Amino acid sequence: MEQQTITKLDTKFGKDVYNGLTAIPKHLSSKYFYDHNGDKIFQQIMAMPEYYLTNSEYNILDLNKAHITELFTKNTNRINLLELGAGDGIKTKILLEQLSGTGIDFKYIPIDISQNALDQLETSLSMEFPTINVETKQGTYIETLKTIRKEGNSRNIILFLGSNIGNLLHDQALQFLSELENSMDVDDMILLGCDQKKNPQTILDAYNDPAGITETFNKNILKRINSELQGNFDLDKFLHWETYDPQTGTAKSYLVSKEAQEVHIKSIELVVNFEAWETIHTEISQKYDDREITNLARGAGLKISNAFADSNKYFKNYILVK
Ligand code: AVJ
Repeated sequence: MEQQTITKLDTKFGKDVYNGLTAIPKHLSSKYFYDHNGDKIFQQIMAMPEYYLTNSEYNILDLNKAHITELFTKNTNRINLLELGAGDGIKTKILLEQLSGTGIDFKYIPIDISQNALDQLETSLSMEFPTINVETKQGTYIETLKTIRKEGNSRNIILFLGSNIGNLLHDQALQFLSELENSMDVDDMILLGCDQKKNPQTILDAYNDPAGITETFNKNILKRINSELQGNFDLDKFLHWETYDPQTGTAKSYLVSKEAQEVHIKSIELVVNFEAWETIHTEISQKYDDREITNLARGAGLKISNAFADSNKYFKNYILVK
């Protein structure tokens, strides 16, 4: 009988790492930044002065919370707030507090791949907003959205904040918005947070902090390969490199091998050879303008009903409808 070796190639992470590191040029997906350690590093990134995204969006939501919740609650007496990738929920809490004040019947449904993130969020919500109806859902965004049944004639509002859409390539973003559109009824809405094109230096600085927090974040993917797939990456032999193309609006993160080296990843039985200065592409963070969001929305069968910006116009939150 033939013997079958079972390797970590049977896991999604193992497969993706195998495919990414045998591809030319090499790449790994930024979705793998976010384990327990990566979540903590991302919290530090959000607190950095250079990482303007979080503060900008916080200010937009805070300044416009009355107007936004008025749009959410217009012509309905019951809403479901479905949040894709809720994180620590600090920005969402502005809207939750405002909605609580309106007395409307609503339910908050945070969706996240990480059960740990959801548990923490649930705990902090039960302390800060004990009366809010919260129902966490663990899973991938689209699959989980499909499982959510509406009760009566309530309105679904999908929150996709923080410029998380920026991690998707144009075609993926289009596909993703189309799938959201597909799950929506006529009266439903999306609140989408999109980082905007701006002085290229401001963008580079946000992804290239002198303290090296972003570098640690980027390298966390190698750390995960080491611990979860028995790899032997020497993190010091890679440098973090950021580029921004002001024409396309695409910021890209790379890990660059400082020397020729061989890395072993035992669980997936892979030996990876690096030339000196060879790259691993790890992340894209797309920056948008109104025209691009209009086109993206239109391609997905949606339109912008409202747009809110901070005073610098660094960031925008769009309300998309059918
Ligand atoms: C959480 C995807 C919005 O791309 O700005 C921050 C992640 N990467 N610093 C972003 C990130 C490097 C962030 N998103």
